[in-house]
Amino acid sequence: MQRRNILRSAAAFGLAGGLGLPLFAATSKIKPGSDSALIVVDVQNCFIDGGTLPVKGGGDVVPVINQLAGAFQNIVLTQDWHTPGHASFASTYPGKKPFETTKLKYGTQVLWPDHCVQGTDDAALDKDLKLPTAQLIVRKGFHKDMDSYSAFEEADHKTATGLAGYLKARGIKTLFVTGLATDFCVAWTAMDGRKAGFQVYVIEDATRAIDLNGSLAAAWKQMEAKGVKRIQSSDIVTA
Ligand code: VGL
Ligand code: ZN
Repeated sequence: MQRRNILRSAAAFGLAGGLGLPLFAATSKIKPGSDSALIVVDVQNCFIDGGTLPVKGGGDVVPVINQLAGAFQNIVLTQDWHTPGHASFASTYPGKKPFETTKLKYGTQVLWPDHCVQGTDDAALDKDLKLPTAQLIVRKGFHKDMDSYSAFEEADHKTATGLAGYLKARGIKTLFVTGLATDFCVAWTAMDGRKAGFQVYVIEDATRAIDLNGSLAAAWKQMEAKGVKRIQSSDIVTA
């Protein structure tokens, strides 16, 4: 369990500006414990400027995540890791363009530019990511006929990646999810984390979004409905 350090000023029990509101200026910080894990989703060249599917401001998450890392005893990374000619690539379907959709066996699939192809420099982790204590890298989306935004299960909602079993076997109970993109792989990972029984926080300023047709607002709504908690990196005790 993370510990919350509650610091209250003497004014905490006063009233704010005659409005009748309690001035409860509590600073409440979270200290991740040995049963917490930092999950770093898809911080890869493909999703950063110069990559094949750049997320606006994607590179900005790197220093935030590097700083957060010091607060965690457990760190897991994910890598989007597609075959050439993958089912999620628009180029696989004659006449289809990136950001259109198609129907596949498991449901509607957004079609993306070719990205994060296995073994390419585009699929490599960002070189400025400094996570020497990270323990596991989960690769996902490697089945040619199926996408996997989530680090827990593929798009058919049946095929497991094994991450839930790994985390449970290691006694992890609480996840702090960061990385790219907020509205796709981060959101699906966070929601499936809840489904697998973990307490889940998303550290908003350690993520950036694609925001396709309102997908960012929709993702936060769905995450919050599933009990995912939205916090900022300043809510974590670092250093
Ligand atoms: C992602 C679109 C396609 C992500 C991966 O990491 O959010 N988005 N593949
Ligand atoms: Zn992908």
